[in-house]
Formats: sequence, C-alpha cells, structure tokens
Amino acid sequence: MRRLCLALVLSLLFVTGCHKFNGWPRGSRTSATPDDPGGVASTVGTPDLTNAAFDTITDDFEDDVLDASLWEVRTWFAFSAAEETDGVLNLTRRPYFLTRDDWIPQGGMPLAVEFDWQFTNAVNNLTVVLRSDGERRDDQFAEVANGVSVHFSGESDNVRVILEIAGDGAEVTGGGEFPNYIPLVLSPGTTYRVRIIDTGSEVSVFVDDLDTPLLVAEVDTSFTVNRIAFFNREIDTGTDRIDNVEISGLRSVTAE
Ligand SMILES: [Ca+2]
Ligand SMILES: [Ca+2]
Repeated sequence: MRRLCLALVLSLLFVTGCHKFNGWPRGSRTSATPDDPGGVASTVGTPDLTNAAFDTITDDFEDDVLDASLWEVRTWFAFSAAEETDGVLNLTRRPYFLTRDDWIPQGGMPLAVEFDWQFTNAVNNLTVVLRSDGERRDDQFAEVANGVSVHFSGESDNVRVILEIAGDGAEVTGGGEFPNYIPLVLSPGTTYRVRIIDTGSEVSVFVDDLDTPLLVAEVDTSFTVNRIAFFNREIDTGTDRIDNVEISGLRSVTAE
C-alpha cells in the first residue's frame, strides 16, 4: 500500500511537472485574448466605382440605438464595446466602429470625415482608418491590417499618418515640421473637432482649426475596399467619445 501511495505521489509530481510555467501567453501584456484571429489579406487595387455616387451622412448619436444602416461594430476582444449612450458614441477597448459602406477618395471628389472627439484618460489614443477593409492584424493587439491610419495619440501627444498593407505599417511622410508626424498636445476632457480630407493621393488632418491642416501626408496607394473605421486602445484606458460625425464623398453602398 505504501508503495502504491508513493507511486501515486510520484506520478502526480510528474504530471504537475509537465505543466511547468512556459511564460505568459503573448496577449498577457494587454490581458487581451482575441476572439477572432483576424486576417491580413491585402486589398491594394483599384476600387469599383460602378455604384458610387456623391453622398453625405451625419450621425449625432442621440437615440441610444446604433444606426445599422450606416455602421457596423467589430469586437475582437470580449471586453471591447461600441455603444450609443448619453448622446455620443462611446468606444471602449478597441472595437472597430466601421462604416457599412465604402467611401472612396478620388482626386475630383475628395472624401471628408469630420467629428467631435473627447477622450477620458491621458494615455488613450484614437485611430481613424480610411481606405480600409476593417480587418485586423493577426496579433494580440488587433491593430488594423489594411488602409491609411490617422493616429491621434493622447499618450505621446502627436498625430501620425500610417499606411497599412497586410499589417506592414509604414509611416507616411507628412508636410509638417517633422517628417512622419506632427506634435500636438491632446488633453483628456477636451472636445476636439477633427476633420480629415482624403483626395486619394493626399491626406490632410485638421484639429479645431478647420481651415489650416496640421499635417498633409502624401499617400496614393489605392485599395479595393474603402470603409472607414474608428478605434481606440485595447488596454483599459477609459472611453473615447465621438459625436456629430459627418462624412461626405463618393459612397458605394454595400449590397444587403
Ligand atoms: Ca442612433
Ligand atoms: Ca450627440
């Protein structure tokens, strides 16, 4: 009996030993476990303009119901949320808040995106992605895979424009004081009016002063899918509040 007990104890020790600590999983830095592995297929190419026509949409987020005719929400993590409450759109921990339709920037008909933005924690960020399929990178952060990102960093106090092709982000040369970004102090609790104009070859970013761009970035890569996505950080850094969104340009309505 004693020998049997010893064998049991030894085998238990062996089994326990097999489950030795192998380091934290890759997502542990953010406590993030993606619900979806994501895709990184590139969509570089020429957009289909067959059903595109000039249009303008607005949303003031006043009725506590997200307008499914305009928007789609993709949540990569169990804790991500995009909710229409208190008269604004609240983004928490990296949902992708996506236009349902394509908005295609063309030289003769620039795309304009405008909105009010406020964030609640000094280290939060906001990214607005143009010319995007709304797919995420296959990593633990769920940054966007494809499109042209305009990144507003409350954490680093700057604005950057980044070209993403299959998750291979490259900063785009801008026309500001610095080659790849423009410094801008961004403070939590302040409401900013943001305007982004995309001609298809140039992305101009305005904050509060809607006549003078802060940053003009040359980026002429065209994509077959041209949705617009808004998202914030995946870690728990409060909420980004978006309101009074206005988008105008060539809209290609997605079939039901
Ligand atoms: Ca609504
Ligand atoms: Ca509102």
